Amino acid sequence: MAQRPVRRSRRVETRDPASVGILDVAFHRASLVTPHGATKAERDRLRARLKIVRSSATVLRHLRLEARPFTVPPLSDFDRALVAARFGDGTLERSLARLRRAEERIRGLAREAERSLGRASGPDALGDEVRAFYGRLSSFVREIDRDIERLRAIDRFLDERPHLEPGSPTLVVAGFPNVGKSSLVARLSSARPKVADYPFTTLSIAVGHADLGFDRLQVLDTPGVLGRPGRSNDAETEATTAVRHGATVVLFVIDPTGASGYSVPEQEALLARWHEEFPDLAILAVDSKSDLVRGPGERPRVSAVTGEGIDALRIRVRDMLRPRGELPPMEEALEETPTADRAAAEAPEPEPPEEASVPTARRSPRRGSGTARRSTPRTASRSRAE
Ligand SMILES: Nc1nc2c(ncn2[C@@H]2O[C@H](COP(=O)(O)OP(=O)(O)OP(=O)(O)O)[C@@H](O)[C@H]2O)c(=O)[nH]1
Ligand SMILES: [Mg+2]
Repeated sequence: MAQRPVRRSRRVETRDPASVGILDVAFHRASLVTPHGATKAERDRLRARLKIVRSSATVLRHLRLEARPFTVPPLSDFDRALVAARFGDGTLERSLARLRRAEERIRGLAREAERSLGRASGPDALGDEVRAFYGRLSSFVREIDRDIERLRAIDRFLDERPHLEPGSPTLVVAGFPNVGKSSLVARLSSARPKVADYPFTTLSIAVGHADLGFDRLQVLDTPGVLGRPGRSNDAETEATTAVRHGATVVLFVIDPTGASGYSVPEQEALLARWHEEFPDLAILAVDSKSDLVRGPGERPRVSAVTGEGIDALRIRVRDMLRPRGELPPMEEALEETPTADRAAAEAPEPEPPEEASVPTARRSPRRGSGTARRSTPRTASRSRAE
């Protein structure tokens, strides 16, 4: 997973409204100007000009920093979909547009103030011009306070979500809560999500990787979905967004045992709805917790506890990905590249997945670059600028 650009740690973060922090820094920097000139009058004029130039340049730089996470590089379609689902359609774009407009207005304001300085004479008049400029600059920045706060909230939200490499196939593991999705993700991939016997253990998407003998398969764990149209909580919305916008193949996990607390018909109703809503989506439905069930089932069966059905599941997933073109038959790939996962799946009585948080990763600073797991949340590296 790719790490976040470090440049962003210089952003101003305070408990006050965003504008207060940014303006504090700008005015402080402007107060440090040291004008040179033969006469006091020359120095006074230059000081006033430098204050305008430096304060506006500092504000503009900080506004660019606020927008940068979404523009350099541009957000992936999947990240955009996640943001739209959580914050509302067009929210991000509107806030970015307001920031851009504010930048233009500030540039114009600074040009105008410099012109006015040319007409002012004497230290008092120069001081008045600078104060008037500071007042207008402050109000321009205060006007976009809410947009800056929103961009920061969106940035924090995305920072806690995994980055999906757009070019790599993605298996999205989805279904009702408590049906064994995270346990399967742990079986299938490098992820070690939290597993527990209650619904909504998983509250946001997380990614692991699996080696199926071709380019890495991204395996996405998702929160459970209860399938109540119009009444989804944030976690459910996020899962549905991942299904809709992130999946190459969806692994729909059905718990036939009743242990999850949800009936098979209600789980199947959600599956049927997704088939209807997303007719082009490849969905593979499996029955989980096969170690608790006797007799034949309607769907392929898997157990994250014993490993039953896991190899067969890998083969099916791989076959569903084969239309992508470059994949050799699964059996060959497994012969060529026996993985640690496979060895674990064949072990007689493996340990259940650890109760550790799912590794998360950050959006790539450069699309298509290599990936590396993020070791610390980016928010931890934020510091007050200057
Ligand atoms: N016997 C048995 N129990 C399982 C199996 N897979 C999961 N479980 C148990 O089912 C419960 C839920 O497992 P999770 O993997 O957390 O389920 P989930 O679908 O991710 O749950 P949410 O994140 O809450 O939606 C846990 O108590 C697991 O130990 C299995 O194959 N066999
Ligand atoms: Mg889970």
